Amino acid sequence: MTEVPESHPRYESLKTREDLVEGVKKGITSEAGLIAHGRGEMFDYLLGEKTIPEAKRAAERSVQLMKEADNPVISVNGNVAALVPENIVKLSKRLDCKLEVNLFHRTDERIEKIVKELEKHGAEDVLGKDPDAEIPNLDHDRALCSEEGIYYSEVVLVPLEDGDRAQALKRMGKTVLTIDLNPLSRTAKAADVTIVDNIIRAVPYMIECEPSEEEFDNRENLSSILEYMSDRLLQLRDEDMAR
Ligand code: PTJ
Repeated sequence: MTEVPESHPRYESLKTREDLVEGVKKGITSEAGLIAHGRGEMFDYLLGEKTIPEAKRAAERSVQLMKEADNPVISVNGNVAALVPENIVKLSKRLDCKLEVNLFHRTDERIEKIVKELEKHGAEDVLGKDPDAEIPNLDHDRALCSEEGIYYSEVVLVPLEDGDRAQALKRMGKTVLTIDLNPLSRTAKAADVTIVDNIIRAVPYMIECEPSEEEFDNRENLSSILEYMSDRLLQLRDEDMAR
């Protein structure tokens, strides 16, 4: 693993990349996870690599919806397990909700390793190893899930999710919450609440924020984020022209 010096101006970002590369080496993260992260980084740049008020509002609303639910579940994939293993366990404890390992590029070996990684950080009863249900209208492996977890959950947090599965979960009538840096992704659009933020900032914020009972309109929030991103692009252009 490359040692990134803390003095490096891009320390956080480089360290995050190293965590993912390490995740791939450990067999936790898929190689495609690296590409997914690169795409996310581009959108994070447009956010100024910070948690904007729209993301905070979405996070606060998500926490409330999970607290209100009888069987809330957090879905964990290879990127989540490499980037925020400790905090995702803390969040599940704060919200008293189950963790289920649910993979797009599914292998039993990777599921096993991710479950172990979560247990190393204090998780108990992680679901996902013995799927006994399927999400309807998805082709085989991606559809596998656990009956007592995702299948019967009414509220499910699916960070960094594939658009197809997010839409399939919506069709099952679930309240779908996501963390996705891309406000234009199919997942971002399909979800009831989209937290447009880097998962490394969003999850710690969800652990400590006050839940919100206010009405939340996801389309409006996404539209406001796109406006923020385009304003920032213009601002960056002006700064560059003034140099
Ligand atoms: O571990 P697996 O097999 O379940 O695979 C996981 C990945 C992420 C590879 C798989 O679900 C996938 O291919 O996802 P997509 O379709 O690339 O979508 C991932 C979304 O997450 C994209 O919209 C990215 O912009 C976004 N994203 C990437 N990194 C981050 C992120 N969002 C928040 N925080 C990040 N660090």
